[in-house]
Amino acid sequence: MKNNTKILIASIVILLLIASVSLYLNKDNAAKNKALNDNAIFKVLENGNEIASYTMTEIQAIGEKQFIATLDTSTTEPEDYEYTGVLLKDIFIEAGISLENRQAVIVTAADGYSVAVDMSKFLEEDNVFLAYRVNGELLGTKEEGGKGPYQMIISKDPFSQFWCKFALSADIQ
Ligand SMILES: Nc1nc2c(c(=O)[nH]1)N[C@H]1C(S)=C(S)[C@@H](COP(=O)(O)O)O[C@H]1N2
Ligand SMILES: [Mo]
Repeated sequence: MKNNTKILIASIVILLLIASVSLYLNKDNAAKNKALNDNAIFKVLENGNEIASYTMTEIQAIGEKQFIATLDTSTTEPEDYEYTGVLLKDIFIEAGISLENRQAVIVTAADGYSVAVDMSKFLEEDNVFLAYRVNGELLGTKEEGGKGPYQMIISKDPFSQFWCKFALSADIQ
C-alpha cells in the first residue's frame, strides 16, 4: 500500500472511533436527561389535597415560554438570565383547578423553604413561572449544585428572595 493510502485508512479509522465514542457518551447523556425529566415530579395541591403530579415532559407540554428575569440576591449584583418554563397558573388550569376566590399559592421546596404568592400577583400575565432551564441549560438538582430541577420565579420582582429554588409543589388556598 502507498503511504497516502495508509494515512487515509488510519484517518478514517480514527474518525469512526471518535464518532462511536461520542455517540456512546451522548447516549449516556440522553439517558441521564430522560431519567432527570422522569424523576423531576412537580405536584399541584388544592387546600392541602394533592390533585395532580407532572413530570418535566408533561410540564413542558403545558406551554413552554422563554422569559428574562433579574437575579438580585443580598450577596450579588443584579444580573439578567433567560429562563425557560411554564406559567404556574397554567399548570393549575391544566389540572382543572379553579383559580377563583383564592387567597394565595404556597410553593414548597426540598430544603424546607416555602413562599406564599399573593393571588393577584399569581394571576398576572407573564409573571409567576415554574422554570426548569436557565440560559438553555437544565437547572439541575440541589445534589448537583443546581437550583432545580424546578425553580419558581417571579419575573417582575425586583429582588429574588421570593423566588423558590428546588420547588416540589404548589398548593392553592
Ligand atoms: N428553596 C430555596 N429557595 C430560595 C432560597 C432558599 O434558601 N431556598 N433563598 C431565596 C433567596 S434569599 C434568594 S436571594 C434567591 C436567590 O438565591 P440564590 O442566589 O441561591 O439563587 O432564592 C430564594 N429562594
Ligand atoms: Mo437573598
